[in-house]
Amino acid sequence: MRIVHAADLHIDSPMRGLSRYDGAPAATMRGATRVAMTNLINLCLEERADLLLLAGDVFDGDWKDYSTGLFFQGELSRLREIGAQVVTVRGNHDALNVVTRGLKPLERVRELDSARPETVVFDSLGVAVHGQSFGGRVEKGDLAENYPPLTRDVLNIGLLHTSLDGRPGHEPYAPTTLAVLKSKGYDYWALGHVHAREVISTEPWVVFPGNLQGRHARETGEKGATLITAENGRIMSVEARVIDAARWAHVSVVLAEEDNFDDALAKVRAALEDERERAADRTLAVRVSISGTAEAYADLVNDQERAVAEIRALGSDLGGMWVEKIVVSVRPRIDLDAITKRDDGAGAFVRAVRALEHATDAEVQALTKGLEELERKLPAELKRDGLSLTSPKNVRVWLADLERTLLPRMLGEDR
Ligand SMILES: [Mn+2]
Repeated sequence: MRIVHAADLHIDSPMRGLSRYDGAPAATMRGATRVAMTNLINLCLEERADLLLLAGDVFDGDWKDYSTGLFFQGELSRLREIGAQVVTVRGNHDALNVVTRGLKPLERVRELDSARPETVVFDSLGVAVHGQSFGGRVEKGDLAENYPPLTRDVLNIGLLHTSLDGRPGHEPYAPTTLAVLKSKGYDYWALGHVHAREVISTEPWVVFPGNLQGRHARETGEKGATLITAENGRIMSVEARVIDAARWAHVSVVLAEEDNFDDALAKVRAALEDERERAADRTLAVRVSISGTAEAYADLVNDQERAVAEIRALGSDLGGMWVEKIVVSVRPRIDLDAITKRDDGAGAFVRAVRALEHATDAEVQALTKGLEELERKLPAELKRDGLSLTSPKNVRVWLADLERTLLPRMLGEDR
């Protein structure tokens, strides 16, 4: 028997943080969550799966219109050919009171109740699936604790959308512990909610498959589903299957001192080529970071518009690549120690920045006096991304930036 376990499909999720430009593969990136769903059904067909488990957040939120639901059901319908069963639970993103539209479930598709945990037994397969859906977005209670006792003489699977005992970057929903999961005596816990793949335990199996498709720059690398093989009520193998349609990646390039602008572009190209190869024929959204102390400083920093266009052109040339963001933190080749001894404005500036490196957080924060008012007026989405104008940590980064960008101008080295 073969079971496919997936979670966090986030179908029709908008791809966040992609600034548009000519040549960027907008359509394929936008459609990636749907293509990943199609790939999931293809995997079920190829493996002749008996059962597909979806552990919540199938949808990113309320449907804009019925096309999202029609697409989902259209894909599930393809399983008719192999007679596969489907069991789903809802997560925080597609909780009952979040998704207001709905379509009647297809035959062979069971969505588990949100009012209480329930069990579906497939006698012909020898499998029992226990689970409970999220009724609302915020589920603070331990749902697993109340899951039913195991069903004798079959393979027992718990289907659950949970943050477990807490995972960075994930809201603490339906929290529980490995001990509670183990206490149920099930063979496999099919979890969802955490977007990075993680095998929590192998006895019993407790698995976060990760999301099916990366959706923004913090969801990098391979994404996919988990394939479970079982015989006579025992799990024989559990393997990750990579089926994402588009890939997010970060590349870091460190320049050497003598590297000029052309050298920098050559190094970026080599790094992008590596990433292109790793992603096979998938569309890629790549964040490029360039650092080091280098000759290329002036061209990279003073003509940023050209640098960005050149790097985007490299991405286009390699095919299906969206250069999502370019982060340049290159330092100029300047003898700072010599400058601190100078009597002019540049010397005073460097001495002031240096002095602040050793300042306490309170001293650094004192520099931001008067910015609180501005901070209050910031749009909510900027604040959510952690932009604080008064945080000492941010101010330290900005001061370093200031030295890097301002000093060459003060020294007349900008071209
Ligand atoms: Mn979730």
